[in-house]
Amino acid sequence: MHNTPAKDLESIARSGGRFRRMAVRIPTYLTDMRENPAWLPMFLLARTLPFRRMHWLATKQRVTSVAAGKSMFTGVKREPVVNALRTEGIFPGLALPDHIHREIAAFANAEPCFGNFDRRLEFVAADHAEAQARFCRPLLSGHFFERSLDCPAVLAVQRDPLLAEVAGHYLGGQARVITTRIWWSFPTRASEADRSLASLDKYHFDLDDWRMLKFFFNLVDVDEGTGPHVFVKGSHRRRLMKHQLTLMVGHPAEEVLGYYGEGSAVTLTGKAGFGFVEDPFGFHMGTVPTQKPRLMMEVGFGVSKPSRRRFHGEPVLR
Ligand SMILES: O=C(O)CCC(=O)C(=O)O
Repeated sequence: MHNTPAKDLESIARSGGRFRRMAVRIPTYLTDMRENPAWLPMFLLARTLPFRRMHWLATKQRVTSVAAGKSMFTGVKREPVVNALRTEGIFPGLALPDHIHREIAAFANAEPCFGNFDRRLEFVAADHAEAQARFCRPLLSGHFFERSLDCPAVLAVQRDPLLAEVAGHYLGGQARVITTRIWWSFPTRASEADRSLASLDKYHFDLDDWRMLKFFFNLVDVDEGTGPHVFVKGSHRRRLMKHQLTLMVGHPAEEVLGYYGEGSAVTLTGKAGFGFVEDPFGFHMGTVPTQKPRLMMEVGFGVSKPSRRRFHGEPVLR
């Protein structure tokens, strides 16, 4: 018998945590594979830079039409947004008109949401504390799933011509909307599994499609205590070999920041309505709110047929 050095114990515990995080996603992965067999090669290969490059060269399409209509993002031009996405992986200069973010927030305050991605845990955000007591568990997130589309202001953002134009020029002419969701993140003592399902507190990259773009909007004022989103600039273009040749999409902060530099992490705090667009192949995460709930909206674009399940962020359709 020998004593395992403390450092080894620490790395075993850490990899146990990593496998647990991956294990909670296995039902989701199996659903994706059943719905679309082309998902598996994408999931295995799109994490490597050479295969991403090959896919881009083989499939890229020119943008042939101009998105019609007037954008709600007055003064924002497509070109600087696309240039920032190419170099940094993020453009943090979007703002929703006041009436739009207020309408979405009013909707999300009035409509019941589903806690921890579970349709049995239905509650209104104002009743969060009471709902935790009623369901006898911490409720970390509250998703609206398909109900998001009942809000006309959500549809107006999703259909805005600037979003389509940016997506087309960054992802190629076949870019299309693949996600639209609004959701709450609540301050609570969440389990590792719940944090993992909600993509919180761990740097990760998204692998829902070969190429993706996500527009995010804070719908309440977000400061350090409201669980801001964090993105690592430049991480969409450069990747350690060990982060390409692993099934894990989540990696420890010290590994990620050790490679890209502490200064490359941007924390996306801002007033209600503040928005940003990022290439989610770059490392990013939401953080768990410590003081106030965060309400967020996402419109995601990809280059393949949208998955029914992922459209509103639901892990497995029941
Ligand atoms: O909640 C957040 O800010 C992050 C969401 C996220 O990580 C994702 O959509 O991949």
